[in-house]
Amino acid sequence: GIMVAIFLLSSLSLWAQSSRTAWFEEARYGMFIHWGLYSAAEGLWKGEKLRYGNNYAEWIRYRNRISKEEYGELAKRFVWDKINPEEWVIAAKKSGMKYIIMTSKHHDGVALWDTQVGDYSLTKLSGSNRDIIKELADACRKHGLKLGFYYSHWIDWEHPYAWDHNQELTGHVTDAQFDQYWQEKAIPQLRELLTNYGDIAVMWFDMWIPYQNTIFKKEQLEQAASLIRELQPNCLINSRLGLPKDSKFVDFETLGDNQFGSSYTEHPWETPGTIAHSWGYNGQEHEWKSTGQLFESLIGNVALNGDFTLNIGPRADGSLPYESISRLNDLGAWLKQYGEAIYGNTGLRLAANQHDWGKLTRKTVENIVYLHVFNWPLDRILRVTGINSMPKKVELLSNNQTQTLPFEQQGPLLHITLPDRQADHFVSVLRVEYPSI
Ligand code: FUL
Repeated sequence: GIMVAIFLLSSLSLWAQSSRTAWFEEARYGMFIHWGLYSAAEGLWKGEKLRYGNNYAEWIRYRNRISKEEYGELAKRFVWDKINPEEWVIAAKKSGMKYIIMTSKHHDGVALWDTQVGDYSLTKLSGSNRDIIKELADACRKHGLKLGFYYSHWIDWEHPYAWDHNQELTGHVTDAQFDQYWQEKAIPQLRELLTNYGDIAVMWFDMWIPYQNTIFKKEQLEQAASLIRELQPNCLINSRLGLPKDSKFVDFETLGDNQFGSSYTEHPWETPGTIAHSWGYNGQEHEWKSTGQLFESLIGNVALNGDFTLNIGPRADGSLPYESISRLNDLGAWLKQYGEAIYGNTGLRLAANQHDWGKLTRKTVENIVYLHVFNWPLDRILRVTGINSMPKKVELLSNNQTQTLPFEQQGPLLHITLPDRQADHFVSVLRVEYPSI
């Protein structure tokens, strides 16, 4: 009786803790979109490239010391009769993504929605009357994707009292002035975002150092978090809010830009990774990541119990560069076939990262381990180490029909005999069924 009670209690509390994040841990793959006035600059300002070669295109206002007024002029370059956020949603869905995180306000301080807080919004600057955030929210609902908002709460180059690394655009800011920014811009804007666009799945903040090393006071961050809990109780909050990872206000951990996991981690986490070098569109972009690299990022994270949030930067006419579309589609075609090895999967704590041919993921409830083979071994023997259980069945998943493969098991060593040809030219997938793991 006592044992049962303890079991029930502990599973109840676990459930209470994880119910909000359950969808996020099931989803594993989402889209990040960086789109704003900087997209219209395309990484060039008056013929001049970003001042520092390795810097992000969405930082152009800062890098090139552009005045607020001149920067606002970029809004005139948006091609409204072409812009259609539904196309981004369709691209995400086709790629197998389950959620979208949209830059509602990036560091430049421009609101992409029709904010009533000040007049520095894409709607007012462009005079278009369009509320892109509303259109995106509608399209996400229509196609069944979750929607989250990136909101730059710390850095805002528009407001004279917000944070600005080196005080190059705003100047020195006192605590009281910063609080003025917080109370008159950030908090009311968050309220709008959480009130006017239906269910919001994630609020994605962007401060990459703990708040103690910043101008923020703990109370200010808790004020934002409480507002989210009050207006959208199911909305997740990422760790870049700045509060400690174990705070009750932090639902999942966001690693550094393009930073991947290194060990199996129990709590929900993600890597924000961009498809090229910049996050916002850069006409000079030449550092596109290979599709193979993106597969490794996605599968590698799932193998360590994490998500992969892949960023794209549409142009100011809303279109997506071919380089992005082709990569998204490659991932989508693969996921259509092998999605069972990604969605709702976790990893194995034992040796998830130690096989030179690829990665392991698993579906705990079904006692299934998936072997993701990046490098088809020359001797056709796939060596799996660390699982001390005899498989019931090993199958190679392929286009038309799955193929049962012979195997031998000795202690924790499993040897699988592979056919001559790999089943998939990106990543082949084997399904190993155990009586229990
Ligand atoms: C960074 C920002 O400074 C980049 O512009 C981008 O938004 C990335 C996701 O986070 O820290």
